Amino acid sequence: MKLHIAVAQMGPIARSDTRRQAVARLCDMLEDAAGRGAKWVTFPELALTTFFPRWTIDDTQELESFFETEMPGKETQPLFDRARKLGVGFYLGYAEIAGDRRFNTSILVDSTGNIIGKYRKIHIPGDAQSQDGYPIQHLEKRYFEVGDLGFPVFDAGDTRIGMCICNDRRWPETYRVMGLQAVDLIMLGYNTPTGYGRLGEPRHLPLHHNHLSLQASAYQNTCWIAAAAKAGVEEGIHMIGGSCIVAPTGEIAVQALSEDDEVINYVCDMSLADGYRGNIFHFERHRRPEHYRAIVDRVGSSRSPF
Ligand code: CDT
Repeated sequence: MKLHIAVAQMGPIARSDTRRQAVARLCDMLEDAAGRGAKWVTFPELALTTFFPRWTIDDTQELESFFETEMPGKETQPLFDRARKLGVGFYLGYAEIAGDRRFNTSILVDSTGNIIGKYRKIHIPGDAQSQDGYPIQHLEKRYFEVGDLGFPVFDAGDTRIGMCICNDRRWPETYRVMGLQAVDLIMLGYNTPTGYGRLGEPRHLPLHHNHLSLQASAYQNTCWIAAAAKAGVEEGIHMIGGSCIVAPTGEIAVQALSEDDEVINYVCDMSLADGYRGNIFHFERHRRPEHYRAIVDRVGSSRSPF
């Protein structure tokens, strides 16, 4: 089976940009992707606003202006309408308020404009308090609870689709839990800064680690991965691009070249996974869960230096 998919990378979103502006950009890229023949489009994490967890925001009203209380809401409805008109499904990342709980969320919307899946980010990186001496802050722990939906996989026609969000992509457990549900395609969005001083790493490494994680995980779990960045210099902070579609071979099939709004697309041969699933990664034949107990029994290493 062939599945034509697209990834819609976004350039920066300014703090002052409105939902209407962001949604208009998403609609334009949906149109572009559909015009090329794509049936699914992956948008970034927190695709409706600037990446607000870089700031300490104490004012509740201001903070909640970055969150959605309903999906679709008045301002996001045009995206759902456009998807239905074009017959294209999509993944969208956004900040969700559910009662008094806040999550970093993504949804899977089918080509009729119905939400068929929801995921709430589980690996919440960064800090709850601003850290002295670092010009770039990452305060997701201040604003988001750990997701409570696990890593579900959804049936979308003949394709089993899973989701994760940004930092989740660095953790092998994320993919394995979905791999064990026979996931065919994982969609994810990300906002990854360069120059995040607390890691003490050179500026070229975040892009390398992005592709390293995606490529190894697609291969080891015999699935396709569609990964969408919010890229470029947003409110003075540079974020990596490198949006891509990765094959079950571990190869990058197509990659964004810019750090701006850019659609990339690829006709995926879904049978590419079969050889691996039937042999080297035939889970039933080769996995040895009796030797993996520590993965669920322990959170950290027994010799953690921190
Ligand atoms: N959005 C997000 O999860 N970003 C993180 C930044 C890590 S630096 C604390 C990421 O893993 O890309």
